[in-house]
Amino acid sequence: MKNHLRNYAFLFSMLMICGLLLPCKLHAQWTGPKSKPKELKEIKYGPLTPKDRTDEAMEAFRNYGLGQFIHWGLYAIPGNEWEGVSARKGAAASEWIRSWGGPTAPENWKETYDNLYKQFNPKNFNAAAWATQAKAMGAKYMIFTTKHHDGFALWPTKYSEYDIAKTPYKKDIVKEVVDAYSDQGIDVYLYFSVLEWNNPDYMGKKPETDQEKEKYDRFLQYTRNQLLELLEKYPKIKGFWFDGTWDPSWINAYDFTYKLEKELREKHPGLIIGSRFRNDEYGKRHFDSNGNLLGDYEQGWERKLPGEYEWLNGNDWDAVMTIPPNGWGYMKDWSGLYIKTADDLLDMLMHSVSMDGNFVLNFGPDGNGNMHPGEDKLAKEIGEWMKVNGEAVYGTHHSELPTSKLGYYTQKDSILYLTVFNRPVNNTARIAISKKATAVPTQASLLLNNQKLDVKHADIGLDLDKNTYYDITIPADFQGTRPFVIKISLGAPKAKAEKLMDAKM
Ligand code: JFZ
Repeated sequence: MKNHLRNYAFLFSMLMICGLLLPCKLHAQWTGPKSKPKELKEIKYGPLTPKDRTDEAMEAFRNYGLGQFIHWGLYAIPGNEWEGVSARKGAAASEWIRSWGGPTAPENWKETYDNLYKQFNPKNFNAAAWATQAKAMGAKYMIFTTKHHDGFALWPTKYSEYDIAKTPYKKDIVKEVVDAYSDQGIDVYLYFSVLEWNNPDYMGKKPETDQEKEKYDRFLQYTRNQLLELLEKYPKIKGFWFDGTWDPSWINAYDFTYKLEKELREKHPGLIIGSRFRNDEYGKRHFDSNGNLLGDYEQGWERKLPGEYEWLNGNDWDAVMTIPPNGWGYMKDWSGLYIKTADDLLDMLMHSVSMDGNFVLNFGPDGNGNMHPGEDKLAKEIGEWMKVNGEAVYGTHHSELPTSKLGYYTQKDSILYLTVFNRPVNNTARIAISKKATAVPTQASLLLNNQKLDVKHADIGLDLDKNTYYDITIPADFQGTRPFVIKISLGAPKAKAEKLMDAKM
């Protein structure tokens, strides 16, 4: 068992290193620019759903814009430290504190951790308050950890002893969360880690001996039972967010996972599952060996964003993001870490939406059920911005206009939104648009006060330029402290100015 833990920790650090040192082979297969394979393979265990699902649930996913992730579990109690000693150098992330090793790790740490459930009693937990906050922030969906890598279930499960029912709190936390958020009109997705650190039936390696196969089969059945149980208990959920699916044992179980995905979808029509759930028979995860997305949306954008729209190949996607550099579970001590600002996060949000993705911000409540004060502050700041500018986010999509250095474009029919992050010193927002465009900027206003802005065609007469320009004047007396949105109507261009004669060369 000990060895396995070291293996996970090692794998995780390798994955983390890969994240820093792109391009890396492990990553190249599921994030970043993708190339189609030269030869197509015969694949039996490919996608179960079409790339362009048009059902209501999937359309809703495409319009969320902003989501909330919550990592909550026993790791919330230590909050990335124990008896004043920080786990920062000894564990990969705060929710990974159980794998704390090296010179700073407390004695018998795993045993201590595995007994934390005896004191899990979040006296301030109020799911309705969380949901109210998420709604005020502008989140349209949320993802909640039902069970992280430690294996502890936040719902009363029939299939394990290591669950919320054994804690002094006793009540079903997953139910409280699902109900409270659904009541506020926020769609709920359940995070589920397949990998478990202290389940004796779990193994990371591919089972070889009969005994190992029997053991791992038991684990697979247990996983299936828990997933069916979640669907049965919480029929309001919209999807699953899978994790801990990278071990060779799971990769080898492609026949089982294929059938399981089918079964889950049959039990719950409209269910949305990301690309992190399973792989094809060649071990290809996220995308099958022919480059086709496995699942309904690309789930590899974790603490990273696509550099170019083309990288996405038209697949649906979302990006999940931490507020500190890394660490999803509660972290008491934020000192010495770069904490993303509201402007940083709004930039990532608009970056995502401008490329047809959703942006999901993570929160890690403490052991009493309180959000970190820094999270409360950011939720409020983002919410205030969304209240004014949400129109540029919800239901908008990627715009075909050439990208702007001033910020990000989003579009809804003939309305174009430019969220300005880099205000030009001359207060002229110059919009480049193809000379062939049939719809060009005709009117503009500031979203925050509906003030009308002057729009004029600037024919700067640059030869060989495929674009022409429209200049929007930002009022000099308008001084924002946040990024702001210019709302632009697109309409038929006025008759073309006479073409000036080129000199004969
Ligand atoms: C996983 C978890 O290990 C982590 O604790 C958190 O829940 C996060 C949302 O998901 O983290 C990962 C998973 C995969 C990679 C990196 C971090 N990866 O493949 O690079």
